[in-house]
Amino acid sequence: MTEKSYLKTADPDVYRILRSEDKRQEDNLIMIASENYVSQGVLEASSSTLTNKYAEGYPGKRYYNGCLHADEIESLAIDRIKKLFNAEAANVQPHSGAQANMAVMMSFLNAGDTYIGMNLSHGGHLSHGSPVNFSGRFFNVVAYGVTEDTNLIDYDELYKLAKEHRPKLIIAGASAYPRIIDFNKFREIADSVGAKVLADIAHIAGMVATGDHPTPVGVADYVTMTTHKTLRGPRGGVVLTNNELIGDINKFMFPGTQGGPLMHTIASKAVAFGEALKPEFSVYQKQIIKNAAVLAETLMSGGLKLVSGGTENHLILIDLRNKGITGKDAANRLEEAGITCNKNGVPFDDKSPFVTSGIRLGSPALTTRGLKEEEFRRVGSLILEVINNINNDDAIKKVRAGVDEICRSFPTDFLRI
Ligand code: DSN
Repeated sequence: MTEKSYLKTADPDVYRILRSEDKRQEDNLIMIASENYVSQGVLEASSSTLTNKYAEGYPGKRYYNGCLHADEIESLAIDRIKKLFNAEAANVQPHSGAQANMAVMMSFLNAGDTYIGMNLSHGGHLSHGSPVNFSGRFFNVVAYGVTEDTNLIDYDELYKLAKEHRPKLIIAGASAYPRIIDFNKFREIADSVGAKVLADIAHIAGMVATGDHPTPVGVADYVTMTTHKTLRGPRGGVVLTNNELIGDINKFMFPGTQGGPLMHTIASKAVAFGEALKPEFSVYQKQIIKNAAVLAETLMSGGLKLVSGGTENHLILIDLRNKGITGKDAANRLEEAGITCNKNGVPFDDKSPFVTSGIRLGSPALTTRGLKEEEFRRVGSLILEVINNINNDDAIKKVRAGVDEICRSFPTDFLRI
């Protein structure tokens, strides 16, 4: 947002709320693993006049006139993401990751068909077959999970489930899994029963793009992602696939599941993909991983238990059961101290999703802000202070002062356009 604001006089109510949100993002340590700070370029394209344009269809084949520049921007976004992931074909129209997954499912599953996805309570995602989501309502979903002792994906269980249920599709991917995912293993298991593989890399897209996590492109039949997490673009989704399957994906994205694409968001995606193709983005992804590792070490040496005993990516899942604290209380007290994260179920949790026994922390947003290992050690100590003094208001106030100091040293000026 710019200081030369139109809204300031035209709509002071909205202006005030937007400025308050700027301030919230500036004055707190944002540690929600799926959030990030986008660049000025991404923000500028998001607020462009392409928001005015209807462009149902695809470049060169639209239902409306006046799509010359919509075609140009969508083609550019497609070219860039194909280059970024070395993919044969891409659809950049999904409004979200869930929409991307929906288009894949709609493109070759029928109601009642069987597929296998990761258990939401073991780190999977809502759109991978949860009964409260479309993905669980219309299909016969079988869930795999992690083992109780290692908290790593139980590939043996997945193999057995595949043999028993003969799914048409197996989904690899998670929203709270701190370890490397073995996409080749998923391919092997799927091939043994003739299933297709969907790899949902929403969380790890940035590090897949830079080779800091093994890629599923060329291994899975479909790769879906969101563009706003480690990829650091606007809110939205993408499907990558091969030349053989892209026709059906395109058809089931539009008109199958969506109407007009959000062209301003597609422009913004093009900007983000361009940024991700630059060498600095690779440095950024490596720093995300280093920072998460240092945070994990700090928390574990302070006596906290991490799901799977650490992290290999951008996120950490703390199991608070040995502390006798709920995820809800921990996340709320951390927020009071200026550290924003989310309560999160841990594998084999006995508490409801509104309470949970854990919290999830991520390093992408603070890494964008410029924090490195030394600062992440400090952040880890502040988190330990809160967890170890959960009922002590003075301790929370002291942590808040420490957070203020860090926030002042790492301003978010780059947010403004
Ligand atoms: N929601 C994503 C996350 O926070 O991981 C889920 O949709």
